[in-house]
Amino acid sequence: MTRTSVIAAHTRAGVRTLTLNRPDRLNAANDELLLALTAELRAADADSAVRVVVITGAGRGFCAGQDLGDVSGRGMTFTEHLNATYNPLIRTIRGLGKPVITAVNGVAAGAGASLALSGDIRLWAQSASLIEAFSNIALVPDSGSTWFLPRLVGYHRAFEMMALAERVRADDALRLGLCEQVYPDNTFAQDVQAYAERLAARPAHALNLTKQALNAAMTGTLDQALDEEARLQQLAGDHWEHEEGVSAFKEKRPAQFMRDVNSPDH
Ligand code: T3D
Repeated sequence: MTRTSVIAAHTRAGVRTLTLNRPDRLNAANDELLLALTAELRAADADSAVRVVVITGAGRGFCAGQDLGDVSGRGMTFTEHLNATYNPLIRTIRGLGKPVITAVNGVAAGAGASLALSGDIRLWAQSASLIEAFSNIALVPDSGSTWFLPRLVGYHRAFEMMALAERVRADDALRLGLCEQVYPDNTFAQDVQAYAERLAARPAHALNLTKQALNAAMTGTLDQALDEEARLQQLAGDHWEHEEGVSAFKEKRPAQFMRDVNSPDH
């Protein structure tokens, strides 16, 4: 376990869990937290023992967005601040070569809502909720909310959520496609770890390429997607994971995609 003052981190069974650790502020984000989280994510990306990253929150909140006690006198414009903190964080998550699970244990508000939406997989506790809280303080949704939300719920519902800043609870979030699973509060951490380990057993190289393909397709044309699929499929097909998957199928056994990271063909 490593611990800065604002992020607690541990690795178990290939799953790196990064816990936002300002529970008395519902894990509201100050600069230290944003920069530390981004650095932890980059380190996890470079660590071949890590196959899946989980971002979650300590205490009863996931992340209450920008720490509103930390905005005055910071010597930066809003634009400079977003470009220095939130935007590199969201880009790092979306560009990470490994699946990122946002494990939303409690309220996610403002940029915390954007963070909750930014994962490749979004798992929620039953008592979790999401608030596009920006308009409560007369700000514009940022940290990717304007990109993620309309793609999930359409323009009109996204606008309504942003304009009224009403709380979306877990059952509605599941129905709206804001999360993939909802788990009971009292087993949430174990359920997240079990899900993450299931993901960690999948072919890591193929999932990395899949993430790249989907990210490119989200902003491209069908023609571009077909070209990108053809390019990435060659990289997947040339990799040992593909050989292992096909051999396992023929031999009627489960594929073994988790190899010793020190093996020469890893
Ligand atoms: O570059 C830039 O700065 C622009 C970027 C902007 C990005 C943004 O995220 S803007 C949006 C900022 N976030 C918010 O406006 C949300 C503010 N918080 C709330 O609306 C509510 O706290 C919640 C709906 C999230 C939760 O409500 P509730 O009733 O469950 O909890 P609470 O009592 O309001 O909060 C508990 C404590 O956390 C409380 O402290 P206290 O009174 O016990 O000492 C509260 O002040 C603190 N807290 C909650 N959110 C924040 C916060 N402290 C600082 N900043 C916060 N964002």
